[in-house]
Amino acid sequence: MNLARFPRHPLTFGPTPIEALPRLSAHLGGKVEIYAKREDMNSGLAFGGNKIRKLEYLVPEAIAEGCDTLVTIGGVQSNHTRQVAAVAAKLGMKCRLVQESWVNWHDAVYDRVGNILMSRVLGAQVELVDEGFGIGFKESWENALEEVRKKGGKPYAIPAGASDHRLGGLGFVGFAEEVRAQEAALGFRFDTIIVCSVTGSTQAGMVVGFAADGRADRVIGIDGSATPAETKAQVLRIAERTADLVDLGRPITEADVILDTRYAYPEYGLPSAETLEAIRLSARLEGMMTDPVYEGKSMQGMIDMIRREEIPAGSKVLYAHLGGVPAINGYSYLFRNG
Ligand code: 5PA
Repeated sequence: MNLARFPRHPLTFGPTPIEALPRLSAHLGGKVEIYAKREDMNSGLAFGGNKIRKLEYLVPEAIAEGCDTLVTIGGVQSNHTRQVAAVAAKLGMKCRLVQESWVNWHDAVYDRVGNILMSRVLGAQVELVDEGFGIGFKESWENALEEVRKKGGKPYAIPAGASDHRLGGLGFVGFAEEVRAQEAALGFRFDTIIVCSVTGSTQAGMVVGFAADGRADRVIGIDGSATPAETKAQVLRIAERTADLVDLGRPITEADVILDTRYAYPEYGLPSAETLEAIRLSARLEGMMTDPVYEGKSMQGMIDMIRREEIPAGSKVLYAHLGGVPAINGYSYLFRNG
């Protein structure tokens, strides 16, 4: 496998910490040891998160092509668009964001706080578009690219979640390599890796990265999209392409992609009662915040699988904390009593 031959523009602090979660582990019976890899604190760029690691591999191309504007898309409280806005600021580029109505949630200040607030402060041009959820290429995004071109700018096109892009899977191949180095220092290996999946390149990169040591199917994707057929197909497609790109040495197949579809209910962006319980539990036992859209659902899934003993006693589990906490500000009504 050869990741090192791809140029990487450093945007992160370096390897992210792996933190033991002993109180949560004990609360769930103490038979499984839970650790978190803190991608949520990977960078000083506007709170960081999983997109920063992906963007390290896209930015060299944007610079080499002489682009002056990063153009991307997400929901109103997209973490991805906020991270692209911060990266653009850091590079001295402009940023154009399409924010669609992906989530049926109507807190009074939903479009004023959290991620979108930061994107505006970071200087991005924010356009609200009344279109529903979808992880494919959107017309609104194509239009934004065209508008930048018409005004004489040179856009760099970043799809939703920086996922369906030739280089989108590389960052999380690097995550797996980083975990292997940390495991060597810790003196043990993780049996299960938990990751929230929506646009797919986070899991896809991990699948390729962990395929190198036989753990592709120990990466348990927790669907957060509630459109799991699309998400699973996209994870597989990105993983196949990424495996080729880094010369994994074997093709990725459907058996390598595990996507658990049990926790995305009631729909994308809306937490269930069980999601809220998981958010409160990890906050109160470990002081670790998660959000109602993504990480709260993967936390819920991990807790449920441990309670059901689907993750066997003696396992060491790595929960990939991918960020996303700023969006919780858009859900203040749900947490008015804690
Ligand atoms: C997101 C994505 P992938 O999209 O790579 O599958 O990652 C899912 C995910 N956790 C998990 C957090 C905190 C995330 O932000 N967020 C998107 C966004 O627009 O923010 C791409 C959907």
